[in-house]
Amino acid sequence: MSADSDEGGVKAGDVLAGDRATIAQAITLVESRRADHRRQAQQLLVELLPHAGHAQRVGITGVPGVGKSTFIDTLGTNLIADGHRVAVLAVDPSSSRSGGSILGDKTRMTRLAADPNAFIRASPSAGTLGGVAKATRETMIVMEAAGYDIVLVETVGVGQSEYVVADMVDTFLFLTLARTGDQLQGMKRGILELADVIGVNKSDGEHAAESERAARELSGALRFLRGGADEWQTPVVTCSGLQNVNMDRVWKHVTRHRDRLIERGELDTKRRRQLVEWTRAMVRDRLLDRLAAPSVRAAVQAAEAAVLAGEITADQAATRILAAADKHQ
Ligand SMILES: Nc1nc2c(ncn2[C@@H]2O[C@H](COP(=O)(O)OP(=O)(O)OP(=O)(O)O)[C@@H](O)[C@H]2O)c(=O)[nH]1
Ligand SMILES: [Mg+2]
Repeated sequence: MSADSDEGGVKAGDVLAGDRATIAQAITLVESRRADHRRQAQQLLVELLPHAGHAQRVGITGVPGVGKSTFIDTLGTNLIADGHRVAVLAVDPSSSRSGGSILGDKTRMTRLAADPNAFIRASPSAGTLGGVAKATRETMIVMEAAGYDIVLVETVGVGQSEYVVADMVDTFLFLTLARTGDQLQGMKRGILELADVIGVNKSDGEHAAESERAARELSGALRFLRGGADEWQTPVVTCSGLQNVNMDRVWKHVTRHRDRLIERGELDTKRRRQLVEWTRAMVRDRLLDRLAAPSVRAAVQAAEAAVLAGEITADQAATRILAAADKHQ
């Protein structure tokens, strides 16, 4: 198929040329849940795919209010000054609950929002985490094909969203604060294991000294979690997104992490593993969707009742349920 074929009014060629209006339409298309849109979106993505995959993908997480959006606004502006083109995507499965955070992101990234070399996109506000993740991954393909060479994915550090984001990026940056009490207590242990770089943010004004202390403590504590000398040693850096302090140091570590993956041939392996995981997650999601359909739910209830009544075996019940799910394509 040629690069200028027209999918749902969205021309792949216009995405590749970096046309902003077309990029926005392409993203709307990949977010759509309408069957015909989904087909068009997949066609478009197949055309874009050969041009994607070259960006540096970085996930940024931390509790609400840690300063992620402010940090990204400053970091993105710095990167653009260095000649990069920066895409910012947000994965926020809680946005429908909290209501305003997508709007908040836009207003807290005022410099980037106005920059022609940046593109900010909040995740769709409705849908399951799996659905939001799919839209974000596909949006990432669109952004990379459009020539954005750095993709920053912001996610709020609640629930499972950080695991989902860690599975779509090369490097995972965790932002924390000095004043959250016991450093390790306040963090989910899993997060520390996911983090490739840790920033102790809001290290400015009266909090600077406290942040330095916290960073040293955290770094010391991390030593117990670390593996052998050959393994990546997660650096802990103080920074301030608001005051643009140490942002270059944080970025240097992020880039060093990725360069190391490349040197060791691990970036390719990581991305391939992510693709397989993504495929599997989609299969799981779709099977669960099918089981949740009303006609299938009725079959599930009937089969379970029959098992409980001792009329059929669990194996037979499972067969009936799967047969009902098969019928519901
Ligand atoms: N002192 C200081 N304040 C900051 C810094 N970064 C952000 N803030 C303030 O902290 C508040 C939250 O900042 P955001 O950037 O919106 O935080 P966030 O993590 O994106 O928040 P959510 O998207 O709601 O999870 C705002 O009032 C910012 O002005 C910083 O580096 N230093
Ligand atoms: Mg934010």
